[in-house]
Amino acid sequence: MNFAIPTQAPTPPSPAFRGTTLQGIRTMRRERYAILNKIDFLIGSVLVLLAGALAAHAQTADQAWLDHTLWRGTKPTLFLVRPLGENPMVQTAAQEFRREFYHLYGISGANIDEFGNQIVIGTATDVRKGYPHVEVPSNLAPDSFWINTTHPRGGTLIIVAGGDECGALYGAFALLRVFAETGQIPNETIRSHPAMSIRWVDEWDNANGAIERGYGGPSIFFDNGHVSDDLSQVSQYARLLASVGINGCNVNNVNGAAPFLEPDMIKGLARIADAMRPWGVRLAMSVDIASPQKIGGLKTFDPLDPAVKAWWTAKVNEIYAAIPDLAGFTVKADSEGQPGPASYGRSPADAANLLAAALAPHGGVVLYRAFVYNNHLDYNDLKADRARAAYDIFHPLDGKFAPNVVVQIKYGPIDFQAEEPVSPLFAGLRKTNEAMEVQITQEYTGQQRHLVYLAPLWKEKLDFDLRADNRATPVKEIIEGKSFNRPLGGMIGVSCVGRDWLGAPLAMANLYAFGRLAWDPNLSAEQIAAEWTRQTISNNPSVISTVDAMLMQSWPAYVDYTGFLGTQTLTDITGSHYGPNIESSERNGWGQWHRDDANGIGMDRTVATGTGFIGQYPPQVAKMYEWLATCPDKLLLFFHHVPWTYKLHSGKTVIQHVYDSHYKGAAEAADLVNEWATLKAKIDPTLFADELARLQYQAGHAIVWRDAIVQYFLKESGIPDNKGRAGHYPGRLEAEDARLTGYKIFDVHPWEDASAGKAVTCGPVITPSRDFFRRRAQPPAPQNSSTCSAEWTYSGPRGRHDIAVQYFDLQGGVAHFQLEVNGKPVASWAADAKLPSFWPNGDNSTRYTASDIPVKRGDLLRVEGTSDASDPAALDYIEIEPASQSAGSVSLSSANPR
Ligand code: GCV
Repeated sequence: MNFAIPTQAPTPPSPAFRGTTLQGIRTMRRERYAILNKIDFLIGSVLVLLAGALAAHAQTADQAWLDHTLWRGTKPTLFLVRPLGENPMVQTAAQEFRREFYHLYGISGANIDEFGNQIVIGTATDVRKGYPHVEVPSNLAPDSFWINTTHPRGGTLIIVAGGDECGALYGAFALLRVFAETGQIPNETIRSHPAMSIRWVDEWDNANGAIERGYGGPSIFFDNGHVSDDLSQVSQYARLLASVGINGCNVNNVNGAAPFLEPDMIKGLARIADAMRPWGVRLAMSVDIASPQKIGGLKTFDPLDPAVKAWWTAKVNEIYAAIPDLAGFTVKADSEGQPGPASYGRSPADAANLLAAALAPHGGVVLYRAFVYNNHLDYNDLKADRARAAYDIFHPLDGKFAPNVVVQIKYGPIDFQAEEPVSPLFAGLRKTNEAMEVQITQEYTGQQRHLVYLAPLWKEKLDFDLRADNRATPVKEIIEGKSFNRPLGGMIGVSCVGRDWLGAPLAMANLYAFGRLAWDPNLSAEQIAAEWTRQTISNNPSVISTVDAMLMQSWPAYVDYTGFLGTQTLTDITGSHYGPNIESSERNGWGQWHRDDANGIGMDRTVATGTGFIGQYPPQVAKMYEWLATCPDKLLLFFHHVPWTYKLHSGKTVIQHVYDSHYKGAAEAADLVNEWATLKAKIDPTLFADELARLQYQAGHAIVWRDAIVQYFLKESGIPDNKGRAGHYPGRLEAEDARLTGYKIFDVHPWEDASAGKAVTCGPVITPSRDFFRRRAQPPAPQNSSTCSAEWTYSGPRGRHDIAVQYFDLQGGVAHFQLEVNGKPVASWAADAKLPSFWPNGDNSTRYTASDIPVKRGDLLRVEGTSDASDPAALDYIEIEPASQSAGSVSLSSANPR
């Protein structure tokens, strides 16, 4: 088989990007491979050129960064690709080149042994046998690879040698990455070795096909209580994972895992393992520690009970008979309602070691999650602190875990917050293997509706030096096993991909970045962003720099318009985890408190006067956080309770920082739209339009966040914004002040999620009550459709204006809206986005902007809302601003994420 490598400068990007419907993608994929297989049998042919005929199919490639079409059209160099040996992974590696060759050029050829150019792929052992003159390093470890280019007899010989078969596959992907990024053959020898042995993604898929915290459609693994019949997308996922060196995939939710140990399910899991195996991705699974009782018929699940031990041994043997290379188990126990060893007065080490003993003979590992805490804490107890839990529970157990146990620690002490400090537990375990858990799925960071590139956040944690024993111990070196000389360690990324992968094209940069960082945590976030963009969107330098800048700005922007100074994500923590809901973190047992009142804000976690959490850090770090003078501003309120007027290192008061950072954050979100708009005509038009709508939505939702936080803390503190913005919206006309026909005024809950706390509904008035809060996950009773309107008389200056309509796009129906000026419709749209909640609040408050509309004093502005089923076409306000000159304000903009 042959591979073609471009030898000329790149042409402008192809119009190719990702497919939209899975059905379409599957059909195209089947067609493409049917043709590809046929071509393989064209023995003796030299080249078959199919690019023209297949260009349309290539446009639907769904492999994210593996859609290497950007170099199509460049002049190829032909290579004979020679896999050494029959190992499936080496064959997969060779297949990748063939696929790429076809994908880029629509060209295939065969049996052309006289080619001067060759790519040889195999294990180091096989390469040495076949090419004794090639000096393959003698100490290539498993998973590592060596790529070497020479030019014998005027040709080019590229050797990809793996420390083992997996290494060969990773080497092939690394070589393809160089081609895809540069269009060039690498001139220098490349040698690479993964920093961490455990590089897994975790999926939180349920057997019914739903995914906890998944935002990219239903499960690719399960439906209807079983493993899906069609696992073709699982193979494609494994391919994506392997391309960035991920070697394990835990496929089921850590919550409710017991049914996955039933015999039929094990058979199905074996099919998943088969689908991933050619890519070197090993199956792992979550298990419920109470399984012996829940599905095994025992009266107990006490980890020290011999019958329980025997049950696990037999169950693990049964699993390995079906899945001989199972990577291991993940356990969530004594946490958020999951059963655990505490029921029997046993420790996490007892539970972990029970499973470890059963897995050890098969080479499996236990990833025991340190996410163990009491979610019934007493808010009135000023010493109670959820952040303390992991260290308090696991530190005393250091050294008590079996060698094949790895304690899996979330990066922060709370829960995947957009801003929180690194967990002190990383330095609290010296004789225990550790892995860091991050979240690729954006549960608390905008749920893929917001662009938030997470590599900078993960890097901040990886690079953080915990100074254990007063020496350099950055977290990355701890989880690599280096700092405390541990044999195992790694990174786990909670991915939750669905049939639409992560549900948003740019969110795939996070999956890519996770794999790259687990392989090499010394890579920079910028470097990874550039790699991903070059492979995925365009090789045009101006596009790369724009997209990279946007990615790098996105996390700081999100932090700016959501939480502040370490208060964490001020979202609805008992519900969606999406929109603003400040009170939801307070006065309950969940412990995500920020303790604000009229005088000040923040959790006192000092040793001197607070919960003592700071004392869990090694002394040098503890000292830095303990003192106000040295505590970094960005985490101030995580560690200290201070008055609103406390002056930050920046010189601003805390309250003024709240105002400024939220206005800044919303402006940064608007900038993302403008930056993306500059890419028009430079990138694939489908991607351009899709992402533009997403960014416009995000910019609108950033305003919802900004206003919620600003008006809430303005009221709480009673201290005005010294720039006069908070609570003053000169261009805003509130729905509750309009001339209403049919619409009725109601109080929005939480109040800060609507401008001035009020909105109007075209359905029954929603009265908050105890019952309302209990039933909030359910839709209100559907109503007959009715049409209502709100009308204002415009009194501002004459000119072209953008008119933003802020409405609530609820689940439970598709309401319709129309904006009219003097009775003439200027825009109409459907509220058909998929946003959380059946009730109007910050989860679904959405902005539609009609751009560049001429208006003059005395004009009648009218919004007509038509309710549908349980969606009452609720309306918050309209806002009229001079038409934006920015490229981002393109025509009428619908801003609905699908
Ligand atoms: C799988 C958070 C999420 C839960 C998740 C839990 C965990 O609390 O909201 O959905 O449960 O973390 O990591 O176990």
